[in-house]
Amino acid sequence: MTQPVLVTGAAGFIGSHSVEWLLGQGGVRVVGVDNLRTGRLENLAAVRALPDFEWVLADAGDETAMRAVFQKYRPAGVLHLAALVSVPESFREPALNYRLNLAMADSLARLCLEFDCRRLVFASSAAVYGATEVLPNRESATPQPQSPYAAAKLAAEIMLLGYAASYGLEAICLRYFNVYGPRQDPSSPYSGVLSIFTERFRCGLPVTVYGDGEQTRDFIAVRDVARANGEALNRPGVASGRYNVCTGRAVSLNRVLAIYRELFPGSPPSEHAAARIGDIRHSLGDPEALRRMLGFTAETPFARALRELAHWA
Ligand code: UD2
Repeated sequence: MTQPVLVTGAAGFIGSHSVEWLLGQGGVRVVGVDNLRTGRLENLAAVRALPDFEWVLADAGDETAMRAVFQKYRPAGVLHLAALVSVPESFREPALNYRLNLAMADSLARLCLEFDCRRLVFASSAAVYGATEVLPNRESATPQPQSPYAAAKLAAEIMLLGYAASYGLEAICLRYFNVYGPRQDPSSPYSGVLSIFTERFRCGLPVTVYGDGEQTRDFIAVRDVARANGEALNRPGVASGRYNVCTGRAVSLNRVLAIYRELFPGSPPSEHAAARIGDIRHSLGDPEALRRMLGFTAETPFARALRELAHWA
């Protein structure tokens, strides 16, 4: 029997897509852990009944519970996606942010060492770059975290890479840029802009554009992110380090709006509001390091993915 891989945050937006990608490879067993704090069991509807999938309802930060999971399943690798995902929540709840975004990664890394699990792939964020002026963001840039969230993600990267250097753990820290796609929760004003816009256009409601709409983002489709995660977990010979997960292409909000207006003709005009405090004008990643290491390039054409998202039920 092959050793399974463990996915934390399996019922989340990125987690559920990653589980599907892994199971789609065939011959891979996946143990999915989630405490359903922000994840949703419905996200796993397509995989719950598959024989290669094991569902575990647990808090991935509960070391005792997770030791039992490691003991039982002896995972060959861990994809650690469980996290506090909201930047505003990290400002309101810094202690919780510390626990979920830093202490949990540390605890899982130590369990990997204890149970001879060689590789840990960690969900980091482009937020670690903060207000850097130089674009595109390269992994070698000095990080300037601007939130408790970004600080904890960066600290977790450092812990994991320290364990890599000290004990030979393979720690692969993936810095996601703006991820979008089906199952992203649009319910908060701080949800991903594409999830909010999709929902509002579908309901015939006006969207709000903060600022002049000329801000740009490096939007990457969740199915590409799932593939990057899976390859990072499975490929032999991936070096420990930090890697951007991005497309290398900048798309403005005005361009996004033009695509939506074609998809939903007759929608009400956008409303405009002042730019958000702390909003970054342009965010763009350099995808080169991950391309060199994994042969990974984002493949999903943006306009087509938005069209699919618009029709996703
Ligand atoms: C992303 C992350 C955030 C943090 C940050 C670091 C998401 C959802 N957020 O924020 O967690 O890592 O990067 O830089 O991935 N906007 C509108 N109307 C709306 C909603 C948003 O105009 O209804 C604008 C917003 O002001 C911003 C852009 O759209 O200029 C993208 O907003 P976002 O919240 O999707 O993502 P971002 O890059 O600000």
